[in-house]
Amino acid sequence: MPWNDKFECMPVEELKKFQLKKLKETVSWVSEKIPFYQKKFKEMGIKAGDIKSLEDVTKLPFTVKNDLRDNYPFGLCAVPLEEVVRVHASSGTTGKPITGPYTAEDLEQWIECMARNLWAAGVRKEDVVQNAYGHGLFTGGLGFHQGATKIGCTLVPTGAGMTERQITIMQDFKSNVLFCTPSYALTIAERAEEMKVDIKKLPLRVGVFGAEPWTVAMRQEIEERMGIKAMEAYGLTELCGPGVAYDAGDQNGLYINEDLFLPEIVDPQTLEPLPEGEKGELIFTSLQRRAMPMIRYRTKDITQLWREPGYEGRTFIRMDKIYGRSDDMLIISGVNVFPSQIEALLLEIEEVEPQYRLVVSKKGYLDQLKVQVEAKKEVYEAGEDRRHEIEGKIAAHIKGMMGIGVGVELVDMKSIARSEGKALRVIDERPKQER
Ligand code: DLL
Repeated sequence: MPWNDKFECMPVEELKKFQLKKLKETVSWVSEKIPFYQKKFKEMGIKAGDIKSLEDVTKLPFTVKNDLRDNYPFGLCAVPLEEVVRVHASSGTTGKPITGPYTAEDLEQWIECMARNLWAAGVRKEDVVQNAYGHGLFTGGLGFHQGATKIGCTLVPTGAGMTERQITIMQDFKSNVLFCTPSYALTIAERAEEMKVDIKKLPLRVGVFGAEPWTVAMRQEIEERMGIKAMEAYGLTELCGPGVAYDAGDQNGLYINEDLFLPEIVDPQTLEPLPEGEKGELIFTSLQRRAMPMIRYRTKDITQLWREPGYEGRTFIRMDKIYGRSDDMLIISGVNVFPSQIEALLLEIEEVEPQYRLVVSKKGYLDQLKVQVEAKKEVYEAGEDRRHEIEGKIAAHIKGMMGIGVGVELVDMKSIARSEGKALRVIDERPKQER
């Protein structure tokens, strides 16, 4: 049974009516309170009263990350600061951070989202949960903290890093749930192997991972290495943080908390709406946020949506695992390539470790891709020839499956920096203006 069957299992027609009511309220709220949206609506000749159906959301303007940066820190805030009870922020890789302010009500809704997420992952009151997401401005740490506290778990806020200590605590406290990024889960698994600790023999049962793209192949790798079920959380600071969408026992797509967020998929180039089942950029309009509502926020995340009867009666629409971000998409020999596709192919090769880096450079007018990856110990022990043989095998596999020629380099063991948070997988060596 889901955490909140009233909403998670609400008949679709009823859910849509509820969404429309909340969409109208949100559009009125932003037109009353936020000068940025007042100006945009005026320019486009839109009034709150124009929203008569859910499809009318497409009449509204998009919001992009730069709008949040331009209005940093509280320019998009609809309430006075004394009504804000929490502010998170995300620094991203470039430019100013963006902020996520919450009213007390927003915070409660976020906690509700996280409780649904963790409950769907099988986390229960009896569990000892180790929270190894970064605690602080990043929404991961506190988001999971509050959700697990709501369920009543025994919570251990280890934070990210100090990997040996994570493993010691896991042994001593008998943690049966782990929260962290998928790449940090791998780092923990690897360090445990080095410490001769067999995680599979520990009580650890479930991980709830997210905050970065990871393939199904990576999920299987983590599940096998740790002897756990690897469940997922998706979200972004702009909307509340983790808990926007989550998978359940069927591990077949992520259910979107549709009573709180209205999703759309658009073509990332033309921005035209795409129907269910087509891949494109994920857009969200928040339906109940008060402090910083978002109208048609462009996530840059690429996925597809579909609706079918869900696990344990869930009715929410599902999104596929994120394929990648539109700004991470590379064009190699005219083929669109997401790092996740390369990840999936690498993990099909038995001799490689799930530690890789993609180096993009420019030769003439063409983008070149070099895949740097670590192999299993036996490969290095077998000598140079074996190393070259595996490099050839990887390049041939990628060529065979994707039709693109890439350089492959088996780099030294443990030479790729291990992640404690979001892994850096793409190194872009192209001149900035040519990216
Ligand atoms: O990463 C929130 C979060 C924390 C989600 C912990 C899950 C777990 P930001 O730092 O604002 O927020 O980054 C948001 O991270 O647009 C995606 O590109 C990526 N992302 C988040 N979750 C997933 C996921 C948090 N499950 C950005 N799969 C998003 C793929 C994800 N990408």
